[in-house]
Amino acid sequence: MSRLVIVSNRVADLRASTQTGGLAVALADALRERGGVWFGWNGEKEGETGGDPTVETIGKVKRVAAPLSPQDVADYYFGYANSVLWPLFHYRLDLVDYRPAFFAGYSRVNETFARQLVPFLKPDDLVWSHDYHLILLAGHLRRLGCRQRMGFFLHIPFPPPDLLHASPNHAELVDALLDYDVIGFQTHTDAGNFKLYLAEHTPAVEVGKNRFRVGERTVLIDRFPIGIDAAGFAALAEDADEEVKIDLMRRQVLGRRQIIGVDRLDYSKGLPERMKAFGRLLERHPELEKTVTFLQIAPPTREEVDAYGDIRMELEALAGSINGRFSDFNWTPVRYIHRPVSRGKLAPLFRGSQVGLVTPLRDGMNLVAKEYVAAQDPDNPGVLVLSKFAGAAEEMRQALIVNPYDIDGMARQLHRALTMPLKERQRRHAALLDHVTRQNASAWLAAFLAALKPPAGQGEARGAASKAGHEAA
Ligand code: ADQ
Repeated sequence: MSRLVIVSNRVADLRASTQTGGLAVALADALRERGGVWFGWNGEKEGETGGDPTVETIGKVKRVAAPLSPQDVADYYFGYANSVLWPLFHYRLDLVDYRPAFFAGYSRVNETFARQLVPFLKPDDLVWSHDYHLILLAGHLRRLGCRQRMGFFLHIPFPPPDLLHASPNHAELVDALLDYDVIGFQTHTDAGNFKLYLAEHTPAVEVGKNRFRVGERTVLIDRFPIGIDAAGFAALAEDADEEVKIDLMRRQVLGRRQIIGVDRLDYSKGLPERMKAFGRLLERHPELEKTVTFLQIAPPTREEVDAYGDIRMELEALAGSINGRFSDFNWTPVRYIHRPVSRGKLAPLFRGSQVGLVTPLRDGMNLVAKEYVAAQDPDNPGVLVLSKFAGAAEEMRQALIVNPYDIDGMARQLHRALTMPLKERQRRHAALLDHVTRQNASAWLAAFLAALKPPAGQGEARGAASKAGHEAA
């Protein structure tokens, strides 16, 4: 079995437990089984040109992490990745801050990562890069002579060709993606958008199901919907600590139900729209007074990017105005927490909430939707209200699907969720749970690795011909 080399912007803690999240754990498990390397940025700023990676060896796995220079962090991470690609790929052209220095920095860091990674590669390795930070990596590795099989998985959406065209670098980005052997997306829509771009703007031809001929090579383009460790998360949900138990008991005594939202504080997550929908619900249904609360947990991220400060202020103002309008001395309708909460707490909080409100304006998949379902008590489950623009909506059809731009529509579905009969809740939840359990993190990983392994008969030869790729460390 070939070794696995994972490259991602940040490197996960390989000694992680379920506390870290199903995805990192699933990837770490695969590394432990096959042996290999996890390479990425260590999150530190250092020197004028970055610095050498440090290596930590844990069994058959090497964790290799390098610092970046302050300029690289500004241009590559906050710049091109999070001020250009993130808004562009989430269909937010209005928020794109394009500057030539950003793309130069992005390319520079992808090249540096490639150079730093080469000494750790063996000829037969499978290289798997993750996400929008690393689109150019395969191209740089190829130019350094690497011939290994290389795959790329995009965790976020891929926009339609017309939107992508708004980026001055669209052709470079797509050409660079085609240096990979496998390009994985979350949904049919994302893979479809990419294929549409290929058809409209490149000479690539489809030569078989999801297979495209690009010059002399064949590239596989498919969707690999990501999943969670559903069983692990369900176990966490049943194990509430004292604080969460007391909070739940208080609500039970008071006959109060809870709507929960959990997201990074990001403009793609539709947080103001969601807050407005809750306000509209209270306005339309005065009988709900003191019977329902909305808990929104939204820890800060990427605060150095202006658009993130704006969303924070907007959300705080909205929460304040709803509370100002509806609160009573013994009822605060909105509880807004702007801090991270451990998974050990989140899971039982999901279980103790009668509605999971997941309403991004655009999202690659959205794991919170899956975690909410996994955390429920199957005998008395809550209801998932899910945006049709989350990748998860492509499969989780038994959720109450909403349009996050339609505030009235969301308020109506919230009311429907709060009044849904037990039998219907159970029926919807059983179907969703079945899906989340089958399409879990391990299934996603297995599907991607099956696509990435060399086609029959091509095994060792390709790697052996490699100019680079000999382990030095
Ligand atoms: P994210 O945009 O981060 O991920 P999501 O898929 O919801 O979005 O994953 C967030 C994870 O962080 C979940 O596991 C959640 O429990 C956790 N989390 C969120 N808020 C938290 C909080 N306050 N405290 C603690 N944990 C919190 C990107 C893409 C998604 C895609 C994933 C995986 O944007 O579309 O689903 O990658 O591919």
